[in-house]
Amino acid sequence: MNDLTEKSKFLSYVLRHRPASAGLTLDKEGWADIDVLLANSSITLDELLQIVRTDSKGRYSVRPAAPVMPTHVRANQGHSTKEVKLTFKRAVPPPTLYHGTQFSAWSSISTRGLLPRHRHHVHLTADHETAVSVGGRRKDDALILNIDAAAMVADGILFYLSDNGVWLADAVAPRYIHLDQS
Ligand code: HQG
Repeated sequence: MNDLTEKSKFLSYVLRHRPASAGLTLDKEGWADIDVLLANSSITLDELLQIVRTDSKGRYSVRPAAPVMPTHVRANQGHSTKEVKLTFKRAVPPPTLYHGTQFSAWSSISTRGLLPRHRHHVHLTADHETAVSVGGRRKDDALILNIDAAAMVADGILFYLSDNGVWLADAVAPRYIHLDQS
């Protein structure tokens, strides 16, 4: 893992889960003061801007937008800290969404449904490949679930879309979850 990847992991840890560990207080929309972050970490401004610009999943945003030098940074989704309650856009998802997890979770998921656990939402993706990489990131027993988003929408269940394209729901009941056959 290179230095920038390490720093990106640190950034998502402080911006999503433990802001106080870098002396930060986040507002409700997740924004952190860049000066405070730089003063309390080994990240330089150049590295921060490079991480924000090149992150493969668009995990972070800065404000104000270029060409002005930004003063604040945030994670676009994935929070567990109670300081933050992002306003997400409500949106209608494509008919099928995907969720990558592990076989070991299946007996629980099939009876209880998908729950947000320590995060604020269940994370779903419109992209099968992304689900495969999320499922495979912990162990090599990835399990891909197909989520019948069309049926959920028909039943009046709300979806939200993060700025970086992650589909969010409060929970997914077992009846909407099917094992991926592909
Ligand atoms: C599982 C990545 C048993 C769930 C991705 C998951 C995502 C259950 C784990 C983001 C369960 C929670 C989040 C139940 C859910 N019984 N297990 N009833 N309900 N689970 O890390 O979705 O790279 O909080 O299947 O792209 O894995 O970080 O959520 O395995 O958007 O930007 O409980 O992480 O983005 O794990 O991943 P997580 P996740 P980043």
